[in-house]
Amino acid sequence: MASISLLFIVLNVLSFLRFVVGQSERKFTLELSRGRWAPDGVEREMILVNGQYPPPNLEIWEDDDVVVEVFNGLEEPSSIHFHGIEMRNTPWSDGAPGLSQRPIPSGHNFTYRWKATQHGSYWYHSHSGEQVEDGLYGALTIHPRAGTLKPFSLISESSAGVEALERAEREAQPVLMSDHRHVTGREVWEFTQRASCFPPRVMAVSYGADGYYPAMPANILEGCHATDALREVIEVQGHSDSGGDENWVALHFIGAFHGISSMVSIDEHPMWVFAVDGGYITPQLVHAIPIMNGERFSVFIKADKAGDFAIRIAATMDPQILDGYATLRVSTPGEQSSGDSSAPYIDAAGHPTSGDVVIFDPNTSKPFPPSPIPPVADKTFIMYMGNSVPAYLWELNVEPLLPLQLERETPLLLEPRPPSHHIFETTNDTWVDLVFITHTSPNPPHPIHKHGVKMHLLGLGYGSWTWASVEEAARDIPGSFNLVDPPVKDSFTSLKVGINDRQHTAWLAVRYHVNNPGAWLLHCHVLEHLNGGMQVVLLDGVDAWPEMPEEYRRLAEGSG
Ligand SMILES: *[C@@H]1O[C@H](CO)[C@@H](O)[C@H](O)[C@H]1NC(C)=O
Ligand SMILES: *[C@@H]1O[C@H](CO)[C@@H](O)[C@H](O)[C@H]1NC(C)=O
Ligand SMILES: *[C@@H]1O[C@H](CO)[C@@H](O)[C@H](O)[C@H]1NC(C)=O
Ligand SMILES: [Cu+2]
Repeated sequence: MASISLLFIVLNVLSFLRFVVGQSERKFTLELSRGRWAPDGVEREMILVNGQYPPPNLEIWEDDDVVVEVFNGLEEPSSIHFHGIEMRNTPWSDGAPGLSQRPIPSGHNFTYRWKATQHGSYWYHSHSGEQVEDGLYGALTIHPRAGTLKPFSLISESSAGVEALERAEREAQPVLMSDHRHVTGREVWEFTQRASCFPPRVMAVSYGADGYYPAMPANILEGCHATDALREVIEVQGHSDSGGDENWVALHFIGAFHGISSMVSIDEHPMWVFAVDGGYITPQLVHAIPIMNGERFSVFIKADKAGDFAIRIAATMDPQILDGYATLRVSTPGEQSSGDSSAPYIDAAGHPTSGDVVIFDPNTSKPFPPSPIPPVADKTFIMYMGNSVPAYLWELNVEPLLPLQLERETPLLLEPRPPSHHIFETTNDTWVDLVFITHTSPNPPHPIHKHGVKMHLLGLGYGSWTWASVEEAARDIPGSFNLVDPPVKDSFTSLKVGINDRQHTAWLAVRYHVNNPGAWLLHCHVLEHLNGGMQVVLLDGVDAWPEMPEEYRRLAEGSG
């Protein structure tokens, strides 16, 4: 551990020097290729970055100028999106084909340049085809600049405790969680289109439907057996110097899932959730966290006893019971890890093992410091979302917008097109409400992710949305809204609607401030839904777009 402490001291000196000099450039190179890899002991074709899986963690300091050079050694086009990063004044580096750039052709490179104007836990991933499913995603951590206001004194009252929390945050380890199948993303997409939907038995369990479309290939949904996974071990050191009571460790859980939603917990270790999607919150002490596609949860745990403890990830959606494990290994000087089996808070389906288990409540997470919103928005867009026909197609508004359709065209940032079902325009420094109405059933929950800026969750509920604005709705059903201190995140999830539920419709309302001009994607983060067309475009602050630098303009025009 001595060498790690030393490393952090060196890095702190560097950040001090940077402060003196004014700024620092942090450069990464990502070389994409395909190769054979066996993350769970079963070899398959995957995408490798710099010859490895998982791709490297990008570690960045707030205020850094970040340069990411991507070499596309794949046989198909690619792109890299930095999930949750604002891309303030550099919307051309957002990595969204058809909006911010053309896809990077096979054999070509693209250099993303952006400034780290935020801090916290983020990630990066391909925004092309099924590449996320093939392994093209990695962790991205931005360390906060000195003097940042943090909620740590709400966790520990002593100054030694707060110092220990600060140290734990500096040394936080990203925990990248993904769902991994033994077939490639391309194969999955091909049989999804052929099969139309899940087999009747699965639909019966999930939605109470009896009888549905033809079945998928038998080996996809049935007859599965556990792989003898190579268990990841996350080793942490208990610091016995502070008397055992302030031995804090921080982890950044990253929901890099392409398909599943999850419940995550660590045996015998309550977690203080101190940040969601990179932003601090008023800490919540919980035993398990529901984590959707694309979400990040930063937690502190107390490493106060030596041993091996299971980190459990249970899939909380259809159609199979899937679960995964890693090991948290806590060692303290002089004490050996016992290696004993630990006591779980959740079962294989993600359900609590007792009535005392506290689950993180996403409805009530409060940004720290508070992030007030105006009582009324300047503009409201209402979007009708759901499943389409055939069943592999999805719409975020009225009809599907396929990524393949979008990325064929000139990037919208270079050549905006007029408003439509799929293109929404806003002016800078206005507040916008988005209301998502789930109007087909059944519907799984959809984690709706916005590029550019984060959103505030005003409310969600079952039943019909019959109002023209949140203001009107809040007059009728005030209890359904939080206009005072709503959660702030870069994605929010709609409610699941089942066929036999009395309510066949549901709604979700969010508000955001247009203060980051650019062309931003808004989409469901379930990969099959996105690729089935579940996305729209927000041309935010079209009146105030920054001028695209020559280098990016040439590429966007297709003349680079
Ligand atoms: C693009 O990639 C090639 C091949 O690795 C490299 O030689 C070239 O310098 C790169 N071009 C730029 C502009 O970075
Ligand atoms: C969040 O609010 C919605 C709507 O009231 C509700 O259906 C859901 O169960 C709530 N979630 C939690 C974890 O309480
Ligand atoms: C856009 O609005 C934000 C928020 O009010 C403001 O800070 C920014 O300067 C505006 N941008 C331009 C280019 O006017
Ligand atoms: Cu979805």
